Amino acid sequence: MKKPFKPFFEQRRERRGLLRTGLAVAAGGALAGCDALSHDDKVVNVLRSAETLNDAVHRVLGRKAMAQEFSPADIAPKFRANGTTMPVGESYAAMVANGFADWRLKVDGLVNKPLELSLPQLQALPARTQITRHDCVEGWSTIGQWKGVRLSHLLNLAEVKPAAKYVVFHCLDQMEEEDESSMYYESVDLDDAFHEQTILAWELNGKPVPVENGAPLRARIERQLGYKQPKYLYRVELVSSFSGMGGGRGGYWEDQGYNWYGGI
Ligand SMILES: Nc1nc2c(c(=O)[nH]1)N[C@H]1C(S)=C(S)[C@@H](COP(=O)(O)O)O[C@H]1N2
Ligand SMILES: [Mo]
Repeated sequence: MKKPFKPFFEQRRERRGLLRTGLAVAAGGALAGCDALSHDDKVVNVLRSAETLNDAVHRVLGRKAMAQEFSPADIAPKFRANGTTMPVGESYAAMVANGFADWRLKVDGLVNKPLELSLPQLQALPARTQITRHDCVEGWSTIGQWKGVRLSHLLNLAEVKPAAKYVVFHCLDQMEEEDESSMYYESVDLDDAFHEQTILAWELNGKPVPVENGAPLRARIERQLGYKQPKYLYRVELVSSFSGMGGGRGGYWEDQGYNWYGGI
């Protein structure tokens, strides 16, 4: 990459101004790795109190604000991969082997019209293309071009019921080898779900999303940190609360102590 490395919070300071960033640093900057510190109670508590503040600031400044979009010249030669890079188990390998022909995306839960869509059906819908920067809490960033359907488009087709408050993303990868219940999942509220840049992407840098980056479909929620970008999607569920789901905090990493609101 051309530019010297800067921690993501410094880049953001330049981008959005001091007030917002002072708070974002408190929320994001304290974390050093995707799991290294997540079991440290002190870190987790600092993050939790900063989370409320960061969310409040975003609400005041407007949750509709757009994440920065870049030009083709800014695209990194290789989009770094992190977390799961190949889901374990025969069923995912079989999907890869036949080009995801039998894969389906479900949209269900608190909707009037549940959907079940194949990859070609998704690809026939209106698509958005965006060049954005992915910021992992480990302190690295990568710029890439994503193409996919706006989540709002799918939600409008499915007709979200008034009781729905959150969108939960269910993924095909298991995080702990011995524990079949440790599936990656994530969630956002309806503000982020209906955001203009929130898409379910099947293309990265002009090619099908590689397996290591979440084939066949991964969410891009551009106002949020890396762990809020679920890969290997198969189900989008509308819910009114997270109770009874995983550890009840709305995401795999949230259940380990990360902020639910990973706004940047
Ligand atoms: N299903 C799934 N989604 C995931 C992860 C994962 O392990 N499994 N890791 C998260 C983290 S911490 C990051 S930084 C990004 C990495 O995305 P990339 O592999 O495309 O860089 O995916 C996020 N989404
Ligand atoms: Mo991450």
